[in-house]
Amino acid sequence: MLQVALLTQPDRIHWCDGSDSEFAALTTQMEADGTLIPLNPQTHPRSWLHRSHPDDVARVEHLTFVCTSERDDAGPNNHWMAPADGHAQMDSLFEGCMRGRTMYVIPYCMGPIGSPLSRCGVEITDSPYVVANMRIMTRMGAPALARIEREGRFVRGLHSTGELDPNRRFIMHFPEELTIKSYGSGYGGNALLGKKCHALRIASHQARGEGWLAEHMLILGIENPQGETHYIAAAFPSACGKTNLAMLIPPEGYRRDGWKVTTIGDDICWMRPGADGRLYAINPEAGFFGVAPGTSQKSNPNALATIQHDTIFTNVGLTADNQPWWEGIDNGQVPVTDWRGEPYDPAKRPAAHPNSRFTVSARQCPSWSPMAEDAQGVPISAIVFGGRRASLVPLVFEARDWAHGVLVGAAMGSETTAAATGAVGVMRRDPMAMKPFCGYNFADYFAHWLSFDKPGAKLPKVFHVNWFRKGDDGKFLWPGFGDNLRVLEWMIERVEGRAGAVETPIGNLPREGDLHIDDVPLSDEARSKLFGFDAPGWRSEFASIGEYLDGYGARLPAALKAVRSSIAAQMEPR
Ligand code: O2Y
Ligand code: MN
Repeated sequence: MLQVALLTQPDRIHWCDGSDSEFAALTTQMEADGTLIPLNPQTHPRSWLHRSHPDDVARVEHLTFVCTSERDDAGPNNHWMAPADGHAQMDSLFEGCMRGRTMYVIPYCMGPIGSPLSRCGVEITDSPYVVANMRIMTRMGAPALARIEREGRFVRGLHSTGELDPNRRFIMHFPEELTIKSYGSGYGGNALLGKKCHALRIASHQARGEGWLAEHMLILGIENPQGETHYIAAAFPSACGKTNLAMLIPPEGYRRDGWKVTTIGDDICWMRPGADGRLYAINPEAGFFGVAPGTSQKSNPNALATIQHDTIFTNVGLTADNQPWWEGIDNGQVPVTDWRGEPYDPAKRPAAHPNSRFTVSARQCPSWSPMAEDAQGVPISAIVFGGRRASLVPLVFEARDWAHGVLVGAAMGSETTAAATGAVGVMRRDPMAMKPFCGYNFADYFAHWLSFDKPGAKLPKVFHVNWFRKGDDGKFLWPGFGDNLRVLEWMIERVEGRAGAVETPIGNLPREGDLHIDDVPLSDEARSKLFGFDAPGWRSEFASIGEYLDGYGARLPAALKAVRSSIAAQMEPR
């Protein structure tokens, strides 16, 4: 800490205790200097709008580095720099960068304070906005500090907003030293270091060494009418509806029958084998940093209820009476000011930035499960992988076994979204939705996943879903949202050995009668595309998967190659 202060030269140092009074003082100060704009206190008590710099609105994958001693340990999936060069580059940026500013020291815990699965960190930052967000997103303050003092081992994060110059912006990870350095961005995953930097990039590396998994997955609980609960972890690439699925409200008939869905987490999942061989999961986060656009009473009533108070909005529009507004909110109101603070002009830009966000405590969510605080975590019955695929990929299929499931995850592809800078709508491979977040070589990561299949293991079943299949008219074929429970129900029945399926080379597909979809209006085209297996299309998909995996060279596990080749061979015309 002293070294950091000597390097960065802050005017003041503040140790964060995570108290209400500290939060109140920080928000008052940020209101005074314009960092936070208070929202309408009648409609959105204790809530604020923050406008980030217009060039600082998303994660920056091209400026994100993993600095391992050996380049190959970071792998072709990461930008790499030698640790000494990375430190030198970052430290030259940090030199004197906090002059005139306060340096905040944030002790935090990712996961319930008393859980053996949790891990701690300390973020040093010059951004009070980051402190306020970290307080919502992590267990921050005195209890975390006590655990850090007890354990002695923690992730070190150093962040400065710097001058917000995109040419002087880097997010660097030193997994071998459990260290993160981030400069030049004040936004989301670039700056709230507990989230993507710690809980995914550093944690994935740490997890490999310690025999667990740090994944980009939501966790939800499904309680059936008999009162039994199954927990499901699901990986989708950024902005593909993880928050919506995590907070799903069952269709009316299901609610009437007694089905309930509860939320453990919407973005990150840490899992490890328990004494009984099952995988147990915690959500390392305490809050949601959710995408605002598209959130509505129809798409996600739980999220909308969650963000009615005590919420920080970033880069949304405003109505005339200071209520937050975004495209798709669909509440009959109109924006007058856009996310840049200019009069709203739809010809110029949307009212809310497509990657605008809300930061809110998970406990405010009506579907929040107290099991999110369980120190042992929740046992996972099924792992779901999914992507945004307009064509080819059916609604759902089940992997035959764990190794096949690992291939299904490794082969995941999806169309890109606004969550990161760069082109939107381009199909890219995003294994396990971890492309931007895996802190080491994907080939080793796949091997780590495969290693969980050992004697005594009772691993979850693995599935793949595609809620985004389109018809010839370009419209989505599956209604999604609450109706996704129908698909999750089939998964649970498969886990319990109660539901039917048809075997195909890509895995087991439900026949129409295996899902409860009688009351879902689906056209003939929808039925054939959602439940069909297109052999020629999958032949070329498997060729493309093979080319992609070959990019990982000799480190790619032979077992993964073998599963791919055997499926590809099954699809060859006889
Ligand atoms: O981290 C950001 O700056 C935006 S992207 C994001 C935010 C919350 C949860 N997930 C993501 C993501 O990109 O996966
Ligand atoms: Mn995410």
